[in-house]
Amino acid sequence: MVLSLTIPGQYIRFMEISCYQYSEFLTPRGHLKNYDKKQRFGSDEGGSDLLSSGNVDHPSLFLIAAATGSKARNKAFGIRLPLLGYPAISLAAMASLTPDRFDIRLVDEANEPVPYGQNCQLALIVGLTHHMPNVYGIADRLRSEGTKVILGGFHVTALPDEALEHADSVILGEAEAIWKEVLDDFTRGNLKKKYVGREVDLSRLPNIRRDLFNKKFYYPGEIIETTRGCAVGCKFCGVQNFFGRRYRGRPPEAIREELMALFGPRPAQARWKTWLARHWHPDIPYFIERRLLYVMDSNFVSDPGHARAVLEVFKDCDIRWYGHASFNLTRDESILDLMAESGCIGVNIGFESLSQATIDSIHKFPNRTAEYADCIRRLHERNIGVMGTFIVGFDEDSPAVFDQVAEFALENRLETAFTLILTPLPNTPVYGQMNSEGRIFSRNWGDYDHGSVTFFPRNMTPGQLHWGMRSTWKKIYSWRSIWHRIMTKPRVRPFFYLPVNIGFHRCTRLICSEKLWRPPNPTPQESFR
Ligand code: B12
Ligand code: SF4
Repeated sequence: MVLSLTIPGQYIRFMEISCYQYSEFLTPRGHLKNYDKKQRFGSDEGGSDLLSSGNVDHPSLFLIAAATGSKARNKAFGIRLPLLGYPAISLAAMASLTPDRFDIRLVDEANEPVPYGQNCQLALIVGLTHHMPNVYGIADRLRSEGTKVILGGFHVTALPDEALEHADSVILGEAEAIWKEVLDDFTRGNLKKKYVGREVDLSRLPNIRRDLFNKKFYYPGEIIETTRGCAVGCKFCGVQNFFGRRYRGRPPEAIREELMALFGPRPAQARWKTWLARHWHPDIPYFIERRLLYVMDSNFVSDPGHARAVLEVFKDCDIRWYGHASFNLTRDESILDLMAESGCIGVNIGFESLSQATIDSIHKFPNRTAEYADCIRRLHERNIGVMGTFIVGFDEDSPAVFDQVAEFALENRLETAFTLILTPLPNTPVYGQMNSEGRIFSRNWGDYDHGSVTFFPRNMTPGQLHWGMRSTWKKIYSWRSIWHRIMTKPRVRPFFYLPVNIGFHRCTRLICSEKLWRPPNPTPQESFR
């Protein structure tokens, strides 16, 4: 089944990106306005003191998406499953804003080694919090080779001074808006320590440089970003502090243009495809043709008006797609109908907890636990799979929570369920609270992967939390559970969710491995303020 999804289908035309067609780019608060190519990227002349080695006319620029540094750990949460390996959209966006004279190489460390010793002149590295020890190692090594290193992303924005110990510069916040200035400064040999990116006006973003992705590493579809920002502000999440509380959407027409250019009109159906569609599943030809899209937004339905317009675009493009949405979407029957008509095959919903008291305490106001089962039913009735995310380790959670989550996933036949350990990520209210209460016992950022316990939970020991989270994975991805949730009637797209679940069954073994995740055994003295 997995193979059938990766058969090279119809050749997808990648867009040649012309970022210069965009003359205005920032929000009214921004500062780059109406510039032509030369103004925008700075003169190619001028002192290039930094470019003393390597090709001065075509300085080499590495855009590196770092991983954990452990192949097995990179695989553990499904990041390298055939259907779940995604490229870093942000680096491809930065590439599209980089002038042609730079010789760009995009490196995805989860799939390929960082090419050291290549005389690289400038490297941008991005990573999540749990990648940071590895990010710093890569940065140190590249700097020892004479490369100028710039770091950015969520963690660096939260702790820029820590990052600066390993970098020439850091970019805080959204990097696109400040990129021109950074490159100009680099060319002049005058990089500043800190750059502050501002909220980008998404209507002005160029299409990303998809041509830089090594297709063989990733799932066989396309990715897109349609919105940024989040109005909810859950206490464990850093999205609002990073992208802002104002919800920003890309204009639907820009999305249409991009998708139409990517997918083109649907080809005439050969008889064998019609046969497969009739006898197997109507979606199969879409997979063979790779007309599959992952919408990477945190929540594509924050603004129902914008969501509707985007769904109309998806419908017109005749594709299959999935993405993340908040729970309140399921209260609106007309949006649900439109989602089904637009080719939605699944939606990832952050249920987070089955306790309304916890939901209230973390400020996830759209969620109503009493409505969860109904919400899942409504999606299933429309043949839309539900990928639920849960967090364990909240202050109200007792050891009973693990079985409750597993039973909920089974009873409601969630197509996938992700149970993650609460993690006090820097720059989140949960971090502030745990820190002031002296409950954090690990500040090894490598542990901040949602699979490790880093703090003293209120109603259980760190060891109980560690093993309890793993027990939910074992129950949810046991063969029996997979059979019940995916293969018994009424089924929701089993040809898609069966291979995904088999992948997660394999991930569960990694997640439970004591070699990869040592169970925590902190003493109370290990906590500190
Ligand atoms: C889609 C998504 C996923 C996808 C895959 C994403 C991918 N390509 O790998 C999946 C579902 C697989 C996933 C998994 C995980 N995810 Co995730 N995911 C997201 C989500 C919703 C969108 C990511 C995205 O592409 N955003 C859009 C781009 C444009 O944003 P960006 O990458 O941050 O880029 C901007 C800035 O960071 C900056 N920037 C970016 N790159 C660079 C580079 C340089 C050099 C500079 C200077 C600046 C800069 O400018 C960019 C543009 O403005 C975010 C939430 C969010 N809204 O961002 C969470 C998020 C990134 N995920 C998060 C987490 C924790 C995880 C997991 C660890 C969860 C788990 N245990 O399973 C895993 C780990 C994945 C991994 N790679 O190891 C956290 C990270 C928190 C943190 N501080 O590290 C986030 C922020 C969600 C949250 N609740 O806080 N994720
Ligand atoms: S709704 Fe999602 S993106 Fe928004 S704050 Fe909560 S977890 Fe983060």
